[in-house]
Amino acid sequence: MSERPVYLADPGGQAGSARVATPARLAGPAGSDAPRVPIVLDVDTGIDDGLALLYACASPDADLVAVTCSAGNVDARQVAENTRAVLELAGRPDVEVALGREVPLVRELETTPETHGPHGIGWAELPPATMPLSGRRSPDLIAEEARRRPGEIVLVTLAPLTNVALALEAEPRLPRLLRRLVIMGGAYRAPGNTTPVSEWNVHVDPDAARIVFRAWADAVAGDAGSTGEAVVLPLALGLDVTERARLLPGHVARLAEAAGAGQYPVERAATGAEGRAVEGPAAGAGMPSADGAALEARVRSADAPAPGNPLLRYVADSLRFYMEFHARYDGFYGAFIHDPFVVAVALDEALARFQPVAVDVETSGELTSGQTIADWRHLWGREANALVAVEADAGTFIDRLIERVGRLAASRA
Ligand SMILES: [Ca+2]
Repeated sequence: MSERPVYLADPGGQAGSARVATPARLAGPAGSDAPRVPIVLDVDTGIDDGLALLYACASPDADLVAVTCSAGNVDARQVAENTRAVLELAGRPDVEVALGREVPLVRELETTPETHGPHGIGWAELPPATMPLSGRRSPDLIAEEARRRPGEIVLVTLAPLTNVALALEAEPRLPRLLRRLVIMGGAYRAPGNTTPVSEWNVHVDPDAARIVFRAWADAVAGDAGSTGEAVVLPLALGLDVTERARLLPGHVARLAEAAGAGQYPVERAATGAEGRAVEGPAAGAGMPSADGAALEARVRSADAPAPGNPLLRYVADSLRFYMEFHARYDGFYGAFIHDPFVVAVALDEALARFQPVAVDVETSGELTSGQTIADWRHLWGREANALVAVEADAGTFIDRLIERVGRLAASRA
């Protein structure tokens, strides 16, 4: 096994595993004339899911085929409501949105109102969704779309893996039918964010996560000795890299500027005594040492005027809740935006570097349930069943997010 991380966009970088197949059309940064990538998003909207939906809608290189909803940050019905409301805000009521099983496979459902607000979208308020829910169930939708367009669909999961585990039950050939599975989930060399070893999405439904990783392990094992096309390994982006994507008040101010909306509450409120905006360095390069509690008080002040642009107001109000949360628990006034980062990587794999590794999920450990275990030293002797992200370019992603979502907001003014 190669110890050398692999840039998927670098054909010379794939030494070490014949299984590291890269779909040709994904192998490179997307230009304006790049083909649009058909993606299905699986979400538990969720503040960062909401921003990920906006990123997908704002991306000229994405063809958003459908969105499937999973319980997680909030219950599945609220997820479906939030998802449709955000899509309507983005001007995409045409996107199919499906509900699936509303609880994890085995565990009781756990939600996280303290992280994402009572309705999952922070302090934001959106008009009730009017677009209909799909008549299809999420796992069926995933299986049917994969069968209908073999080798084309990129499935991006930003939620517990419940729907994908059930889609595998409906269609065991899923690992060979998808162009790629891209997972936001796990913590491979990093500590967890829900237990000391478990990341939220895996924590909520570890049994589903185990089924998914094992399905790809089985598919890879089935490839042994085959001269046919290699199974395309899923990209797994865990906290190791997603926590590098920290959105700070200064970034949101830039987004407002990109949207042509001028001043904006987080920027106005989150200023120091000298009136200087609290601007962090490039995302991932550090964090402002600002007094989070004081900032929080200012940001919550009622006299901060809401921006007139509805999409920008949504982004500001939802993120403000997340920033307050991170100020309390993570020591910086800003927000980890895991989910949009993963969508960005799904659209442009050159934004991250990956290492092929065998991954499995602990489901029964007294202290370690929900842990994603990566066999970096190849002690199990198993073939790699995932490409785990080991580096990622959060700065380029944040710039892209500001430019794209800013442009979308301007178009929705
Ligand atoms: Ca999510």
